[in-house]
Amino acid sequence: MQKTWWKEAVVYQVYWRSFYDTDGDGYGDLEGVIRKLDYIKELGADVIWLNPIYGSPDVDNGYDISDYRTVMAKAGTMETFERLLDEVHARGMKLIMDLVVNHTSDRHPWFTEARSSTDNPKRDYYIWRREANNWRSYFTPSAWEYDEQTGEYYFHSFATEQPDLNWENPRVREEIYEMMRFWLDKGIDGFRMDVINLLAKQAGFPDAEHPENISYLGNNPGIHEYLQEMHERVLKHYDVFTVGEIPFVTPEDGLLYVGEERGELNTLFHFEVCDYMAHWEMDKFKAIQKRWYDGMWGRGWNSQFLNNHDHTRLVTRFGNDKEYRVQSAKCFAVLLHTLPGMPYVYQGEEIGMTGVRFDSIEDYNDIALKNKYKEEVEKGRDPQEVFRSLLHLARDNSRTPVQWDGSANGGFTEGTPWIKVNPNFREINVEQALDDPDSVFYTYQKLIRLRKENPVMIYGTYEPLLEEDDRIYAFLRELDGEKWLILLNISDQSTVCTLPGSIASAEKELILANYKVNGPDGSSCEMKPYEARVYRIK
Ligand code: TEU
Repeated sequence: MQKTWWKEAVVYQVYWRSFYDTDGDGYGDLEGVIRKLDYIKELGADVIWLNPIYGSPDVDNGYDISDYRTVMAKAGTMETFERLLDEVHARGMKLIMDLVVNHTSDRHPWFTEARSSTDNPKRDYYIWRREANNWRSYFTPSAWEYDEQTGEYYFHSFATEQPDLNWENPRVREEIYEMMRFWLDKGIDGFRMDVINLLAKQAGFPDAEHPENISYLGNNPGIHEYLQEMHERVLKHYDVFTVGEIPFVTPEDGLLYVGEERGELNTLFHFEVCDYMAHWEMDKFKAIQKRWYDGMWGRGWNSQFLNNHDHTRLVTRFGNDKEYRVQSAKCFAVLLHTLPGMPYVYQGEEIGMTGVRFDSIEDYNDIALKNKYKEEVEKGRDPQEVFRSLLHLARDNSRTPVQWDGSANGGFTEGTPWIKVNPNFREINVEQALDDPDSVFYTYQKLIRLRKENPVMIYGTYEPLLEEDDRIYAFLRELDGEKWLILLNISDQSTVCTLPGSIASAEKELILANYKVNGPDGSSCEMKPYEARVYRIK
């Protein structure tokens, strides 16, 4: 198995607009990221993933790009970005950017030209048809928007303000490759690739039997050829790493994207991990982890994440953000860092920040939520019932500002924050976490340090135990004779963990725990709510 720098890395995701505001406009900015780099360094993360900073009307918080080669004013200037990159590298860290090339903003000059007339030279930079089919998009009931000016429909996988690029057009691909080189030549260390498996569309856009299941948007014939061409024309010429956001992919097909001999991507995010854990389908969560391990191990590389800017905060979604907030946050931190694959830490996760429940739809910003709310209310459903039904998955839940201290707005801004700060900022903030030796922060810091000191956490094999248990998640990691046992009680109930004979009788050394442990008691031990233990098997 190839050993590489990125396989050994822990990635910290910076949703910069909610990270730290230095100019008082209520938005976080790149200068703010620079000022907090030492905090990220102290945590121990090696790579920063920066959400989109490019020119954008911000309909989808930067995922609707109108100029790929500028920095949007809210974030700062190109000079600030270049200083950020230098400061990241000066600390021995790396920075990857978000590559959003499935679609642009409808305000991108390519699109304004393309929509001006049916014979405009840039018309086929996008996808136009005389008739719409029955597909829906992620954010709207139809994936087609009628354009009065030219009497045709254009295709959009997301909002109407995000027209999909036509990747069948070689001129589009060349434009994107040149743009990628523009950023790579500045010295960035790779890309997180936004819904990169959507680039290829189903030929002919046939109606779907079940249009509500939008998996027809992804993994279509042609996608691997595009990614192999991108690798050949751009990526292989730089020492960078790429992580693809790959919705709808199965573990078996995952290897087609990240197999080391494929010449496509290095690793990927899949969503079942989150979705199964969210539905408390522990058996499915364990099974999908094993399928991904069996599908990948030794041939490709996996990524592990439990929340990001699109998924609500893990301690609220999977843990218990009330009486067991700290313990459940630590329990999931152990899971994230001991599973096979690269751990991604989303800003604020390391201090156990929680999701929010604002009172009104007006308090929410996310276009996905607002469009869904509008769609459902227009069906005649009660607005309050719709609002309540959407809250648990609202992406804003994880987009509230990082809580730095107990001062106004959690120390995030001296202005009016673009989105409300979580009201619990006085109890949950970085200053408090750094002052508390038993805080979630120091569990993350210790886990990250353990990974650096113990290759078994990175390159070790993975063997699940107690697979039928719907509370205890137990597994072994082994490398060159070093064998670790991870025991997690992923529940808010005390639970007896009964270990299989060979493991039970083995001598164990406790490496990390989130409760005081009286040592293993033979074949069984009582695990407290969200108790996590990591043992070295002697
Ligand atoms: O997300 C794509 C995607 O799969 C998400 O829409 C996710 O399924 C959804 O938010 C429910 O969790 C990427 C970006 O991460 C997201 O922020 C953008 O809105 C989207 O693409 C369009 O660029």
